[in-house]
Amino acid sequence: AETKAVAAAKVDARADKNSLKLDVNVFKEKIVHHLRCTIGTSEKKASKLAWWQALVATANELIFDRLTQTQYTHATKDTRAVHYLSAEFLMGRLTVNNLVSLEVYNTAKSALQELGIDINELCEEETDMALGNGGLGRLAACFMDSLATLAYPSVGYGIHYENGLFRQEIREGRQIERPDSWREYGCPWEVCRPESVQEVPIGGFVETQTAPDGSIRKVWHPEHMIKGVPWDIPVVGFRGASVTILRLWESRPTESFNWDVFNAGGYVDAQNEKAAVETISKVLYPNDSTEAGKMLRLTQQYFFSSCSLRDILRRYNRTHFHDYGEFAKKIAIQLNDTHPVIAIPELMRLLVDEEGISWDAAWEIVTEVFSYTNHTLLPEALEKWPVYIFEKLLPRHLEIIYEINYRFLNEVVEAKWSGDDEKKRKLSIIEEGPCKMVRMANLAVIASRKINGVAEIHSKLVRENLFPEFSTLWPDRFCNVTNGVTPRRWMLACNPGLAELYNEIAGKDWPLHLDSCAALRPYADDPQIQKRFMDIKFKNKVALAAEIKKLCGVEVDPHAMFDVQIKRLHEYKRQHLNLLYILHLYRKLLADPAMRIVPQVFIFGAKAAPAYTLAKNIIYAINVIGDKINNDYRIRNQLKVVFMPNYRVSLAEKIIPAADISEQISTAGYEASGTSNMKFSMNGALTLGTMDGANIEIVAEAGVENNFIFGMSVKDVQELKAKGYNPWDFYNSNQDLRAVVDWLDSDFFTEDRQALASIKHSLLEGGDPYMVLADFASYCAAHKRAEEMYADKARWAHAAIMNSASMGKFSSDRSIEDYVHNIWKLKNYEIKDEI
Ligand code: F55
Repeated sequence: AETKAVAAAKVDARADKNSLKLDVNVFKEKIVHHLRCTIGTSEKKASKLAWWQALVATANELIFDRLTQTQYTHATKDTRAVHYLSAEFLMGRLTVNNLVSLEVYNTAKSALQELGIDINELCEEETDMALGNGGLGRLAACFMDSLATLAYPSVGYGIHYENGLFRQEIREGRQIERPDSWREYGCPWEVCRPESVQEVPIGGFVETQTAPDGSIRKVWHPEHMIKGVPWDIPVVGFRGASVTILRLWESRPTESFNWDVFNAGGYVDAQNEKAAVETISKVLYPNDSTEAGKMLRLTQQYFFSSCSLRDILRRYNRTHFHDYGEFAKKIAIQLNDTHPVIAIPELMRLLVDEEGISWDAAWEIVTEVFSYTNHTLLPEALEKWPVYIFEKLLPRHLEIIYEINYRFLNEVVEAKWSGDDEKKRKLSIIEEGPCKMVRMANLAVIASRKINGVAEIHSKLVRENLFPEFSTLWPDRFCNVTNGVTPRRWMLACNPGLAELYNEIAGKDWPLHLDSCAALRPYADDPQIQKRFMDIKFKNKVALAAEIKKLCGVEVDPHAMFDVQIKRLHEYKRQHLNLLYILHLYRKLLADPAMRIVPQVFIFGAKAAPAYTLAKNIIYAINVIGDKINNDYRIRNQLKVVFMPNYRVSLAEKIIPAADISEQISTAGYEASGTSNMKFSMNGALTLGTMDGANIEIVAEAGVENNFIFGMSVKDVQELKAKGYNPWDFYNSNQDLRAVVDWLDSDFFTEDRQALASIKHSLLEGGDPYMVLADFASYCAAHKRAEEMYADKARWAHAAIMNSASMGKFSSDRSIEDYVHNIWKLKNYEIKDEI
């Protein structure tokens, strides 16, 4: 029972919270209070960073209160929850989003203004949480936002990397990687939770014990224990619907770590071993497609998967006391790609070896609980681990994988394709060969209740090309969930001008019901709305032009068409196709100096995996070619090319609202979905793209006539491949193409001729694996259509509005509802403001 004093204190606290939300003076007092009492400085000498920290501390008062209410509701109702396991969460900055979601952004802005401080400047103090490579990591972040907004019981689990994706510097046109220390001076959003520390065993050997009755028991004698320390990042749902948790695990040596070595006088050796354990969560692997196959990476995957499962079991057993009868009713686990798939044998091991459950009962639980999302068809990205690495790190897991595989091949495959060894060889979790490998995707499919791709076409290819036999075996397991992005970050917070327009036309709830933005469509030809819409775009372009000047030192005209390609650098994404077109334009301008074209600014942003030489050469080529073009007086500023360094979430938030053209030009069949394509359309850019990934669904919503589709379809690509693709055919038969490809192998742009020539080489002798040359002519034609439309201001405004107003489907709220209804089967709960 609550004492009177406690009840009164609660009432006071509630009044306090409410005034903090609404009253500028109260907010001001709070910030100053935190500046003094939390940060330990004063208004007179506080740095911008200190002011930002005080602002976050103020927001946290509201956030933790809401978090407590959310957790109370979920605990008292014993809710079913989803656990989203992902090696990456690309959260970016949190300040603006959290203030907007708490509905205190304007209060905070005014309060700071009265203190003589610009809120935008403070928000620039925050370092991005760059704990991901690209689309996969950002998708996980958007999903957390939607889960909190829709108030579904959920936890995100990942790794607390000390260093996120490298910071990119450009020196003399080349990419240099620098460490990213996002929490060098502490991250005020995160909370350490010592009460939930886990210990994870690793290494060693397995002993087979035979009991007197002849039964055998496997006992794992691990070599080391690793401590997992959880750091919680609260994720605030829109208008405080709920606050969920992103829990990130940091590795530390255990207390008992090498006590013996230490006591024996091996102080230095003990420090070395300590460093080795801390290495596990030190750095994010910067590869977004090829699998590194490194021991440390498997260790990372196992470490966070095991910590997360132990955390899930601990919470479950708090109310279920080791009775696993309800486990699959209460728990859903989503595997974000194969990175956490080691969780499958780990849960088997925890249930069978540690909880004493029979194999069959454990397998039933496991196959009810897990689902797997595939994000790529690229063969080099499908994770395979050498068996010898498993033997070393996870000997007991290897045995369990063998057992799963044995039963699958001899019961399931044998029943369907009796005696067909070829089928068994193909479907086996173990790949035979000189170096035996564990195929993580096969393990994922065999153990999962549902397997999904991330766009319609991708899911079809997952079924038909990647797992044809599995989908014959279990057709009902395969499904599609088209990706989405959160409109709170990617419209409301990053494009306030556009948000205001939608507030007026669609009402203030459009960030929760993005379909309602369709209310703008009837105005697509209204001259006043067109002007309003394009004025917003122009203002955003002016702001981006200033940023370009600051970061690249290049002056660009905001009236020019802003043509943007921002994404990881990869051959399949074909930044070099874009570059060939730029060379083509430049060449035409040089040939006819009197020629007038639609002024264009080509804007790139991309990080290359540090060991991906060709990708780095393409970055170099963009920079040196851009430099030449930008300084060539003969073309009279009609063409500019800029490479914006250190592309990341916070930079995307500045670029996307200012884009006219969104380049989505992957070879058809290679981009699983794409998600920036959605963000661009929402913000009124027109897609110049192939019929690949989510582009297909985007133009179906916005109208093909309002976008510029070009190139081979998936079917065309397959047919050309089957008949035998020869890039020389295109090179020899297209004069313009030949000229620009040859231009790369010249001294025109740089002394480092080899770097540029390597691009030509890959397109000819290299066989042009992504069929750049085959799509070149069609790409040029699409650009021409875009330039023509841009000259017709009314036609362009119509298309821009139709794009922005038609993106309802691509809210990540819709994606989450699809997961909920088809896979997770969750209920959501209203979080009352009561505890
Ligand atoms: C990261 C690490 C490894 Cl080992 C492999 C891949 C990645 C990675 O970042 N992949 C990635 O971002 N994939 C992208 O996922 C998006 C979300 O589903 C898709 O939209 C996009 O098409 C896909 O390339």
